[in-house]
Amino acid sequence: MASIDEAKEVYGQIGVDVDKAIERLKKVRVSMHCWQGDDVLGFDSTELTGGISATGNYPGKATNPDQLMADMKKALSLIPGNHKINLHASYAITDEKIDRDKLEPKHFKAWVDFAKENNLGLDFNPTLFSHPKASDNLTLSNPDKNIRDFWIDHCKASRKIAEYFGKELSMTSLNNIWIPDGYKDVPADRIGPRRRLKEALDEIFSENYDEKYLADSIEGKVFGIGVESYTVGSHEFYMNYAAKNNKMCLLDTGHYHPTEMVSDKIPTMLLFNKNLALHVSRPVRWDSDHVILFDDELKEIAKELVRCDALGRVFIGLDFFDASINRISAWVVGMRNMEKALLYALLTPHEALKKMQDEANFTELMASMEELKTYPFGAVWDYYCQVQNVPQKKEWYKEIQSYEHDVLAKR
Ligand code: RNT
Ligand code: ZN
Repeated sequence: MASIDEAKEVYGQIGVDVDKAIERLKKVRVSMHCWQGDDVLGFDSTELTGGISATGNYPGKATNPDQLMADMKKALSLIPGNHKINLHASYAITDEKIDRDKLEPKHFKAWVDFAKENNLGLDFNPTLFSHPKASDNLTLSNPDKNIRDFWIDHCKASRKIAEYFGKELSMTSLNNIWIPDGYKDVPADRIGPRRRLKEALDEIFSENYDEKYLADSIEGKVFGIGVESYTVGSHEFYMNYAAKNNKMCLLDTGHYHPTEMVSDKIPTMLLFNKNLALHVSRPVRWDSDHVILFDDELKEIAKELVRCDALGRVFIGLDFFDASINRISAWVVGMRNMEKALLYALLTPHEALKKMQDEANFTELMASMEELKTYPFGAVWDYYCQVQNVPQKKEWYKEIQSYEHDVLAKR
């Protein structure tokens, strides 16, 4: 078994400095999505709508703020690094009966306290689904001006809340807008809804905030369940909108046709944009939002971020919701895999490989890439977990088992 010293030597021989890689990884914050903890229900609704779905009924899901926070703390104790929590507006913590257009920063104070106590950043998302005014999957593009205005107000309120997070935590907060809008069958008008969405976004973004505190992103998609034929907020729509209005695109890895790869889109976006946001997910045949694995595409995404020197300008968020397994384990597996992929990418001798490509030395390029796959990555990963004071290998799973026995089983 390779020790960390042996691993450092082996990587050193190909010009890779393991300690430097670890130092760089420590600075990356990944946004852990609150919604894996309760199957995207939130605290203000009872049913998930919007063309997305969490399948499975594993026992023990969080049903109130205390449970969700406790579960997150458990997960974070098993994940190396300092991170962020990604919240949705539907997770407001308040005794008031308040609709989403009227939400204010104070309704998220408990989350700010939680973040401060646990050295976390916070990101935010307006919730334009699981609500009576979104029951037909028409929000910002709704032909009814009253409904459109309700959602515009909600998005404006969200930006204010994200700005509050940014100020309170001295860390830029991402406010990401995703809407479910679309039609099940062949539409009679495609440009109309998109025009309404464009105008709604103009209105939402008409308020200026300091970009030190608030970053805005917009997330496109190809289809949803029940809205298979037409999506108002398509990728092209948002890419054009973002380019013209100096906003950030958020690429969700499940939101493209199955053979399109987000890893390939990353360098293109980085060439034309200052920042980029990601929802890292795993689509299995469709936008199924499976837990991310340490697979080829995840590695490729991380490699692009590292070789484009983009770790400082990307917002990495996770977006999956599996209700068929222990939800805390889902977080831990996904977050640890994101960290693994980044570490793996940081341990890759990108300059040497690039040179082979530029010199048309494709034979050596393939040989080198394949040999790299069996380098002692595992030893470095274990070492990273050790210095970050989190369990190594599958040790963390024991903690999940006792938590399930002691806490989840009693819910
Ligand atoms: C849906 C989008 C969106 C949601 C979350 C809950 O397809 O990916 O990001 O998953 O906002
Ligand atoms: Zn997403």
